[in-house]
Amino acid sequence: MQWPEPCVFTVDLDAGRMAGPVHRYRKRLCDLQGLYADEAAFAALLAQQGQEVVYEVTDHRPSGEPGDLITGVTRMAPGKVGDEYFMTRGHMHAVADRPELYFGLKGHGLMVMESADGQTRTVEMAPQVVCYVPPLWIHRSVNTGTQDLVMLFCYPADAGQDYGIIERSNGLRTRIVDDGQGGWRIQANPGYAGRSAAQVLMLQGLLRQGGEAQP
Ligand code: S6P
Ligand code: ZN
Repeated sequence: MQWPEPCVFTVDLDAGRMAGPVHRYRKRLCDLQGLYADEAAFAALLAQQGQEVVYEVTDHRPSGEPGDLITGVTRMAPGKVGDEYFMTRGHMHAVADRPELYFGLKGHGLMVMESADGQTRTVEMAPQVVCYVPPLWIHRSVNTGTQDLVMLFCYPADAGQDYGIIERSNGLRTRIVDDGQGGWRIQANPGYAGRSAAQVLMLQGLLRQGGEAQP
């Protein structure tokens, strides 16, 4: 394996992006159908502001090799759909035992995490706060502030993302909503279906596809 050369990159804090020749994608409101609980509020906002960028990711991907690292920046606009704050889709890494590190650069928000067996953790993110997302934890960023939330992230290059894990459980166990006083509160998701014991073991790598436990 010919490993890449060392490199440096800078973060444009105002723009909330990594500068230079980076990979970039944006998620607009119209790309986020089905994410928010209040479907009527989503449809109304979609009609007015469907092209609004909810979040944008810029990252540096030296290679996809195990042992390499992807580093990037997520910028999320402030906003709500109904009373639910803007958030990312959320995922577990497709190679489930890959962790991730987040570092707050600007704004205020939350990292909502959920383990395969449905435990939840909610961590407040702000400038200079570091959040370690362990292997096997679903993670989703939420902007609870009034300005852009900008965070640096770094994770193993072979991790990939599994978005279906949240769809299959009808969302995460918790949602983050406005508490009516300018703050936030955690609300239970009544449609949450969770994951079976067999699915949890499978994610943990302890069960093969056919249901047979590994020696
Ligand atoms: C990737 C890492 C981030 C997110 C980004 C958008 O593992 O966690 O780059 O991809 O914050 O979130 P999502 O859930 O839409 O991929
Ligand atoms: Zn991730």
